[in-house]
Amino acid sequence: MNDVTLVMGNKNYSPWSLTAWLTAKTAGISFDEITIPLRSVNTRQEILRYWYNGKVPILKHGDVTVWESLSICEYIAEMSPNNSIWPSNSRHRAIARSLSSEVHAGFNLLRDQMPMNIRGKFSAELKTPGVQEEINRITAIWRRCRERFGEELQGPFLFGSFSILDAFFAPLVTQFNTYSVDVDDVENEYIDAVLSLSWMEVWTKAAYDEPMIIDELER
Ligand SMILES: N[C@@H](CCC(=O)N[C@@H](CS)C(=O)NCC(=O)O)C(=O)O
Repeated sequence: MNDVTLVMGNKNYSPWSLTAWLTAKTAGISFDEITIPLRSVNTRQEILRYWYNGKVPILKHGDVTVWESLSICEYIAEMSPNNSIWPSNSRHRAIARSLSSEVHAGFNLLRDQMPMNIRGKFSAELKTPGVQEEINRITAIWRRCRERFGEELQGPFLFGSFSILDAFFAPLVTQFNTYSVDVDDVENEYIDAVLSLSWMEVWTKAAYDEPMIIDELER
């Protein structure tokens, strides 16, 4: 048994759980997992057993409880041995933090109309102008980071090596994949880099193996 526990939702459907889990795994933290099936009659009551906010992920570390995925990732960054899951350069770190906050707070139309469903394969026909604007902002961030930092810092991720920013984009990457969002080569290379991360493959396999199905998220 570990002294860290991550309380999460279904691997197929829970974007914020993926972000926290991927950050913890990449940081080399050992932790136990508790999965609470989302959108069931008992979901809220089950989550409230761990914290009063009624949302997952929740991280428990001894007598410390951390909630909200961005705070959880920051906490993990402090726990990790060499704190290498933010870019090492402070200027880069400031940009990566700003972008992570933007992702954490935003893209709500896309989240609503193209919800995470790793096993699913749907068309992006639900796109409204607002969703397209969010897609454009996401791809602009990916392109700009890859052009400015990717090559200079070496590595296939937004700041070269994997960072918390990539963990925030990981669910959106799966959503682009599920809904076959049309993107150019630079963005496709980034999508491939995220999806072929070994921890991402572990999560994806678990999402496929998971028996729970949320009908309202299946089109
Ligand atoms: N802002 C929160 C959002 C967490 C959130 O919305 N989690 C969803 C699952 S991905 C949830 O717990 N939903 C509760 C429910 O479906 O009842 C964070 O970043 O952690």
